[in-house]
Amino acid sequence: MGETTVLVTRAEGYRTLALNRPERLNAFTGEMNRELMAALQEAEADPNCRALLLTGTGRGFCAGQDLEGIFVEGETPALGRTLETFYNPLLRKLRDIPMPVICAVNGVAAGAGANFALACDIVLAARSASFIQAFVKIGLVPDCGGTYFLPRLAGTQRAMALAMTGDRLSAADAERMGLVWKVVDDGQLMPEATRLAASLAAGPTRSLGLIKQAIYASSGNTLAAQLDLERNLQREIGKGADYREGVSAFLEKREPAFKGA
Ligand code: T3D
Repeated sequence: MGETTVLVTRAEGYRTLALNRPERLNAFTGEMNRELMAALQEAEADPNCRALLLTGTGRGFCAGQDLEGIFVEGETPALGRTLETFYNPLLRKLRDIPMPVICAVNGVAAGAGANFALACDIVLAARSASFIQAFVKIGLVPDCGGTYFLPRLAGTQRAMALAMTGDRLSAADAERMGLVWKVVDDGQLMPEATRLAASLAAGPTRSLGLIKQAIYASSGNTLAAQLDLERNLQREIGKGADYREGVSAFLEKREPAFKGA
């Protein structure tokens, strides 16, 4: 049996999911899509897993859809079905999973790979990493949420230019445009990303899940609707043990020991 296309490493409170086809810059296959979905579902079902870290093995993060052998003689490509069956459920899961998902972009992120990175909650990038909306280069339109994330993160003008040119964006420029949280030296990427994952995993997990829900809901909400949402979320989270623990720890001048409850 061949090596798995997604390597899952368990640490205290979090899991690292590493896309693992380094000889193809971790280009997505159906198998990789299925393994990534299974890894996300298993993480979500494990109460001890309170954060996720997504990265790639080798010199690339992910080169998007594997383009080898995608055309079958006599058949019309059914890309709508591919998106509906594989990519869109994965994107929804990344956004809806009620725990922080950090992305450590270790190298080139192209096509679907770039947009998977943008779908994550906090994105760190190695200084040598880059982002390419490669779709136009092969006569497609951006998918995997690219036309949703780019204008929201970087503005319409930059989104349009990135999507229409397919130009390579350096990690430094991606940081400047607000596509990533932080660029770090290559050797510091995984130490920094695992520190962040461990720290978030020790946080008030339900709060973090609801923060994610509220921030992502905001771009489609009016202020009035968002204030209502915040009221509803605060009403629920205020009943939880971590709120009591957070306030007690503050008053007792000690570090809180959150249970994620
Ligand atoms: O089709 C559908 O189902 C719809 C969904 C579409 C979603 C998408 O993601 S569409 C976009 C697909 N991705 C691309 O168009 C990117 C293609 N790759 C590149 O443009 C370049 O590889 C990069 C700019 C990403 C990196 O360039 P470079 O020079 O650093 O590396 P390289 O030499 O091109 O790649 C290294 C190897 O990986 C190479 O194989 P080889 O020659 O050593 O045997 C290359 O062919 C392979 N590789 C890279 N990307 C892909 C790939 N093989 C298959 N599919 C790829 N996407």
